[in-house]
Amino acid sequence: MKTDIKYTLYLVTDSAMCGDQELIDIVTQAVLGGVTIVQLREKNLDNSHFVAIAKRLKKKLEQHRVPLIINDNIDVALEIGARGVHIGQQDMSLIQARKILKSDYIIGVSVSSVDEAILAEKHGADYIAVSPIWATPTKLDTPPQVGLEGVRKIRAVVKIPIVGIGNIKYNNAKQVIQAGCDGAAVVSAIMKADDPLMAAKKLIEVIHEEE
Ligand code: TZP
Ligand code: MG
Repeated sequence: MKTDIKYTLYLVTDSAMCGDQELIDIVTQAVLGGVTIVQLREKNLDNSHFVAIAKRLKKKLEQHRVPLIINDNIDVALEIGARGVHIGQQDMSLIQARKILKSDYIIGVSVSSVDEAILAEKHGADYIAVSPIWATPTKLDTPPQVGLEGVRKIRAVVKIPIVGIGNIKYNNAKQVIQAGCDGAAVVSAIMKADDPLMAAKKLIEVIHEEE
């Protein structure tokens, strides 16, 4: 059952941004503020630490019925029973991932062109992340920014849900939705916020604002 997944406000974690707070506390606040799905994205943890934090986070998110997606690590996703994985163009291929993960697992794929989006849908992605919509200091090794025009072009050719990622803040999140995204994915707008609950709440408010 995947129809329960809401991509509206998609939090991607980064423990380097947590300062003196615990990642799990920031994520919990963000969920209370309205985050609908969480991706654990940890680039600098060894597997045992990754698994440990993923387990704790999954338990916490279950209490709030918010799905947990694991970035780029199928083994961890399987071990902890996450809802799915997110893979980039440089990671394990989608075809390979789908062979390992049964169809009830969510697989998300980062795309930065119309061709990548079409292929991802064809090969069984559940959603795509258009990445990056705008250049961002959070991730420097990205393809050139896709922009809102790029989102519109991708929206025109795929049916699966689309989230946008890359320098999305409360003042531009609405444009991302208006261009055709089902949701906005953010890292720093929430992870770096003084008040992650309020940051999430504000993002949800602008996303849902009447046009
Ligand atoms: N993939 C493409 S851009 C990005 C990722 C993980 C980082 C987005 O971070 P921020 O802080 O929301 O701009
Ligand atoms: Mg990756």
